[in-house]
Amino acid sequence: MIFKLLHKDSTSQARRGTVTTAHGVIQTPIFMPVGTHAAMKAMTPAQVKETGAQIILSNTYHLHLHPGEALVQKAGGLHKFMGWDGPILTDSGGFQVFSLPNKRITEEGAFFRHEDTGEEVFLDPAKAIAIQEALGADIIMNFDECIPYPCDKGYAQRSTEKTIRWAKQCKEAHSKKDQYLFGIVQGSVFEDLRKHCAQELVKMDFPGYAVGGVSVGEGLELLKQVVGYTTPYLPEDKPRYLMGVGLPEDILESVERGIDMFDCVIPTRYARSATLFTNRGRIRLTNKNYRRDFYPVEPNCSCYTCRNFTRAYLHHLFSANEVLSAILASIHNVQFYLDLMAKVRQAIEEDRYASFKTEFLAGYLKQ
Ligand code: PRF
Ligand code: ZN
Repeated sequence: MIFKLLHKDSTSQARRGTVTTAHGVIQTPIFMPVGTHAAMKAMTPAQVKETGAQIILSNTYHLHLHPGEALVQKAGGLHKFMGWDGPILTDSGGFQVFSLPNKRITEEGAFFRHEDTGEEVFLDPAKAIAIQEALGADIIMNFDECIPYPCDKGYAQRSTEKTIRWAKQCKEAHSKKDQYLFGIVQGSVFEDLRKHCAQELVKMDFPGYAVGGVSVGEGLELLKQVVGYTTPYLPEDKPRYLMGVGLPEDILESVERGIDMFDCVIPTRYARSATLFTNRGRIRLTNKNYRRDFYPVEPNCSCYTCRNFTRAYLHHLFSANEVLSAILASIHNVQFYLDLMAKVRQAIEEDRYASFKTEFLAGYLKQ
């Protein structure tokens, strides 16, 4: 049994559970930091672990191009290659390919150009699964089409039907028993398409389901709607993963609607451009106000950065363009996200998720 539902919050649809993988148990709801190229940017695996990260994400598309799945397999698999012994999830490459400028999508799959050699590369459901099996992550993803926003309904409908056909092909191609293959629900912002896609995937009986195609420019109100009319069609006893989401407010709203897993580059990407998360909102450490600010980034934070350094020091590191600025800022932001998820889990256990969300957002969005 992959998912254990431990408790349902009585004030919302939030769920507290566990996901059990070949490399360990994940407490949900959880945030998964992103290490696209089999590396978290500016953080060692030991530093990632110290923030409380339970599972990290990596990418089929990038690893297929560099260094290639054959090499990773030869190195003993992704866990061994990158020095992370906890659970790993790989995305299928669908999303990354579809955001490329010169791609061609057919019924069979997606053609695109190799970023360095210019050679034509082809990815389809069977190949995306074969690559992910060779990489050896604990959770792997269907090859889908992430529909851009906005999108007319005709295109959304044809694309969603193709994602459903591809889901079947992925399921048939997948054979490794120690990896869980998740289905991905598409359907853009259309309620009937989301429902139809969810129902068709559920018939195929995946061990977990993702909601894809959100956080593509539609805004928080539509994101809430899409999640709200997708989760009711997903089985209660399987994990639900909202792909590529997001900001703290997006995550809290989606947990309230029954999502268990999240991933996003935001904490690490923002950290490298001096934007840090605090309980009172985001701060820009390059701002001159921090030049003589001898408090930690977040006084209540237990991360390595906040225990040892001041805002003034980080301001200095960013001004001097020191590599350490990215490291220390990333540690804090990743810890902030994981601490937020720990508070989310506790609030659910204590049946006070709705008031927790309201109180957190009141402080966080006040600025
Ligand atoms: N599909 C896949 N990966 C994704 C997405 C998707 O729709 C998104 C959408 N936000 C992020 N990552 N395969
Ligand atoms: Zn901190």
